[in-house]
Amino acid sequence: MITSPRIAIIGAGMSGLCMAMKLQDAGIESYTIYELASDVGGTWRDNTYPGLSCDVPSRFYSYSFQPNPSWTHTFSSGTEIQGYFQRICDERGIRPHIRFNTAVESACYQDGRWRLRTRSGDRTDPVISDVIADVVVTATGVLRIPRYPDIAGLDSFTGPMFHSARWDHSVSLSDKRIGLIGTGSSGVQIITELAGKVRGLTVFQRTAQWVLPMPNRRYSRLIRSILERFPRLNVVYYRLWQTFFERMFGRAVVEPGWRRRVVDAWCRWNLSRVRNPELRRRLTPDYRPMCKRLVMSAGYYRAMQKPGVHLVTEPIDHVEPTGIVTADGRRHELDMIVLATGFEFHAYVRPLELRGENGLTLDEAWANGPRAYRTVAMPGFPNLFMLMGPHSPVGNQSLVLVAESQADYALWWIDQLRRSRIASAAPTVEATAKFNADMKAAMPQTIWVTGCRSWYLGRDGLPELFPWRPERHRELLAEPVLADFDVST
Ligand code: N01
Repeated sequence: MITSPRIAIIGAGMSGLCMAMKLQDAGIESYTIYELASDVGGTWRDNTYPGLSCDVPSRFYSYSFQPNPSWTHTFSSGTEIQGYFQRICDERGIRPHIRFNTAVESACYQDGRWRLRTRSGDRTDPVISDVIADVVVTATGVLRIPRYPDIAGLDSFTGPMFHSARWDHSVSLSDKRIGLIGTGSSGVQIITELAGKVRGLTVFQRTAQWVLPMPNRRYSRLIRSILERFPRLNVVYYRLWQTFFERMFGRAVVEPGWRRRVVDAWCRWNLSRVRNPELRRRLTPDYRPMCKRLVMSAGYYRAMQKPGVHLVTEPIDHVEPTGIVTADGRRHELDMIVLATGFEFHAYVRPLELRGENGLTLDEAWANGPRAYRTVAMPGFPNLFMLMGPHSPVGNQSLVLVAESQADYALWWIDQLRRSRIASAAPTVEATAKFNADMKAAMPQTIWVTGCRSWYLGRDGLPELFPWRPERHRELLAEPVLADFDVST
């Protein structure tokens, strides 16, 4: 029995904070969060680009146990979301548990406990420390490491150039001819915000996107004060959005049927509002809606039709000091380039070096791609739990709720350590293999394999997403199956 297990949480983003609150609510204060940066918030701290918002309604993209009556919009801005996480961190007294500016470089399981090597302080004169933990919870997020495109001559560009997740706010925008590469969720939000406000906006689109025009309504003061006065209404609101998102998109992506036809018709109707037939043709995808992550935007097509916005669909050939040259030989003069080219989705916890029992490394365990038991644990890595691990249900769903289920699951095991003779637990190889085989069998039903290139797909061409309804994920994590675990006492 470990009455006061030492718990190391890696990352103080949405899921790390979720784990911390779950532990606190269970009366466990023996945890430390290691955070690479100097603030909480993860993706909401790193992404600050113009137009940033969440494409899941804010009422639903909140902790179910920590509602926020003050959201100003259906889809609130990134700044507001970041403020929500910062406020919660302070209100719940989590900050003293966080070691900021501290990277966990490796975590090795030895003699029944985890030894973490941390690096903090100055880059030139870092402080390296070893920390012992009974339990490790990785909460490192899914879209963390920016992906830079491999385009010839990119480094030769002389104007400002940065990734959407590393926005340089010292650069003025209104006087610039901006080239924007990438039309995923980030690119679309930036375009919608900047169109008509800058000297020129040239959008380099490799693949057209389906866009669902979800309206972004402002909550009036009256509504906000009612929600503050009657907190139960927040719960009702949350459940309504949850029901809509899970029943509509959560099912449409994993089951053929009428929902796919509804989303399809909705997206096509939206596209039909582009008046210029040639522009409409170039904005028309050649795959089915939701095969890629569905982009939510009520204003994108309007933005693309504004004066000063140019759509380029010719592939990029190379970059020169003052512009981009496309395959047709055309030179696009630019003052600045934004790379909205996505993230290294397949990294998961890496570059953190994980070593489990008998020296098993993460790269060895994941030689055939990232695999986990029910998205949270791995054979050979006892007392290690992953929030947002491989195959977590991330397709147009609230990751907050996903993190809550996974944190509850980790908490269940932590409770076993405190209350029973169990000293460590890791899922068996067989149970993990069965879970992954079941998922593989379910993949052909999903929309993600219907013929498109997306960050959802792993190196084997199969989606690294959860192929069943979101409710199933909660059911799978509701109560651990002891027979699926190797347990030591
Ligand atoms: O990245 P993406 P993102 N030359 O990978 C293009 C979440 N998110 O940052 O489609 C030219 O979707 C690439 O083209 P193609 C959300 O889950 C959430 O936009 O591969 N183009 C694509 O158009 C989202 O799905 C919110 O052909 C190149 C784009 O870059 C995820 O983050 C807000 C290229 C990358 O799109 C990622 O979105 C924003 C090249 N060499 C993001 N390389 C919320 O609201 C890549 N591209 C919560």
